[in-house]
Amino acid sequence: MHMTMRWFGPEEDKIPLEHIRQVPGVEGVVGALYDVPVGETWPADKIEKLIGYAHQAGLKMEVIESVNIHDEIKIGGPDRDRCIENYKQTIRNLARYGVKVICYNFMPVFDWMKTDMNYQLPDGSMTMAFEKKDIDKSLTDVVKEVLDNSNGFALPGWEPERLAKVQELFARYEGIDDDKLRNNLVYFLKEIIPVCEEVGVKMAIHPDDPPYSIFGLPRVVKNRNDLDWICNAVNSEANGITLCTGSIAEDPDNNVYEILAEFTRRKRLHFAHVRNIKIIKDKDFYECAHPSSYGSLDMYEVMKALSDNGFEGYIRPDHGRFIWGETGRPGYGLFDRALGVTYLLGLWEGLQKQKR
Ligand SMILES: [Mn+2]
Repeated sequence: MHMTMRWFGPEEDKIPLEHIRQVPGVEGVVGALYDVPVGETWPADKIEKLIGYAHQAGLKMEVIESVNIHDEIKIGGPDRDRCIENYKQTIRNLARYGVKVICYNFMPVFDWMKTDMNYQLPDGSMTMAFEKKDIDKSLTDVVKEVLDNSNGFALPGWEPERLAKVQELFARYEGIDDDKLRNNLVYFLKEIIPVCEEVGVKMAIHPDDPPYSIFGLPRVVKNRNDLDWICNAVNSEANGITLCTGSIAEDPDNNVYEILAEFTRRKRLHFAHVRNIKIIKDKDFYECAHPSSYGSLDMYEVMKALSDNGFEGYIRPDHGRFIWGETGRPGYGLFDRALGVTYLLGLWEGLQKQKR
């Protein structure tokens, strides 16, 4: 198991790598390039520079999150093959600099969805929340809520230039149902997985957030059966999963622990996002502190499912709250994520010692 934290690069992240390095147990950072338009190839020189920052700070960068998938690929549009060729070259370029895992998602239009970016908890900390009633508002209102409350930081997957055309994008998804989206995912995987096998990179699809349809958009990474179907569609270890405990648990019908255990056992779980959420009612929730007693997930069982089944991949705390006066990109403050790392490593140490 390799503990990591996400880092948005020298321009996009106000947290210096030197601070991340001081979090006990963190071996590396999970990074990405944010100045290459989606669909284009990530240039080798930019990759080298990005990974060089991590190395200079004594950290690894073996996981990329994310190399986003162009809507042309998801829709199966006329420009899809060009975008896929660019994606293949990006995989090759990343492999050259030691990248082992690429996280991505296949969600139409939105990479993730929250309805409240500044949800205050009783202890005064700030977090993100999702309430179904707020998603029934107009599309423009929901998009505005997220963009207006990002504290001036660009949000991955919520590039304003892309979302300015949100209505246009929605129109392009008309007629794309779950089956069509699924076919387009398989088309993409059949193209890229051989390249991954050749250069030693593993793809890791992130579950849909939330794991059910919103605004009538198709959804194909919602539960155990979807993940099973994806793994079987292209039967290769390079075709794997990022299991995000928070996202998958947003549907209370999903058994997070069983899913973690099964796909770890099947050697398809390459990357784990570990966070806790507190279900308020039905499918409404907020992102809480990591410890089990604060949320609806049993974090001991989460780590146990990984440990018992021989997890050897990368892990990171996912979102954190804002505490101790910290502000910044929602979900990605230093303090609460660092507490998350320490807590998860504590659980892990206990589990390893019990095994002896
Ligand atoms: Mn996640």
